[in-house]
Amino acid sequence: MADPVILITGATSGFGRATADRFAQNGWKVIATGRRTDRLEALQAQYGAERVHVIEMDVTKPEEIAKGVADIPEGFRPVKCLFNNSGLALGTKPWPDIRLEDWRVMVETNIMGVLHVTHEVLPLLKAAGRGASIVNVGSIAGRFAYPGGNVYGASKAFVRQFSYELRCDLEGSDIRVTSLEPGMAKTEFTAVRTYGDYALNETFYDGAEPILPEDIAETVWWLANRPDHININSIEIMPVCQVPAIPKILRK
Ligand code: NDP
Ligand code: 8X3
Repeated sequence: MADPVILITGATSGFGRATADRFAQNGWKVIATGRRTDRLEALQAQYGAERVHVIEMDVTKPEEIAKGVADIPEGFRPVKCLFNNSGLALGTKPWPDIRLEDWRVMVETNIMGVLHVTHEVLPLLKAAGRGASIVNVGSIAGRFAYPGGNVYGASKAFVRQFSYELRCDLEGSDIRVTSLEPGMAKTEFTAVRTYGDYALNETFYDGAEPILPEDIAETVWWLANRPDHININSIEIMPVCQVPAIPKILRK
């Protein structure tokens, strides 16, 4: 039997990178995607081109997604698991300290990106037959509103509902769909949200014990390896130190 394949969006950092490691180290082939080519190349160099195929693609650019998926080599087909992970929050402040451009980028990335990638990859998932799965990354911010959550939270609520709707549309296809909804996790998420404040990203989680990327990678691994007849509809994960739902940064 050929090794199963997982396609990961946003494999250059955080949850996506840890999930790439988890699967590449345990007998899966990985299609790693993202915009930062140097990081994709480093990942491929670590595991080899037989194990990791990379696609440089921006999920806000449908033509890059279409080309990247069309060019997937035979050895990385079909795709057994799609990890729709690319996403971001921009801005921490409530109105009026918001930027309309941030709202647009969050919608383009967290909503349209997930839609375009899903649409392109579905035929490759269908070809994998029983046991294929899609894991969409939502957030607890999609369930619990907080000041400054605005379009980020709304986009993640979309991801959850889209996951349920897609599951209905895929009835009879054998493709599973899960909405994976983490809470506060230490990745580069806060650096991106604060327009590149990597120093804050380092201190922000002091005194807390956040979710780590490896925790999410372990969950994706568990999801992708459930028996073929089981669909986990949603998983909500918080670190024990976080209560619903205002992130620490907004309480400072
Ligand atoms: P990181 O910032 O560490 O990783 C985000 C990943 O998304 C990067 O690999 C980045 O790749 C990719 N990405 C962002 N924009 C684009 C784009 N336009 N095109 C392609 N890839 C893109 O954060 P996380 O690992 O935390 O985030 C992963 C997912 O988890 C996101 O959807 C996030 O919303 C969600 N999440 C995060 C939580 C947290 O507290 N950290 C909690 C709940 C959910 P590159 O820049 O190379 O393109
Ligand atoms: C991000 C999780 O708790 O920072 O998706 O809003 S939180």
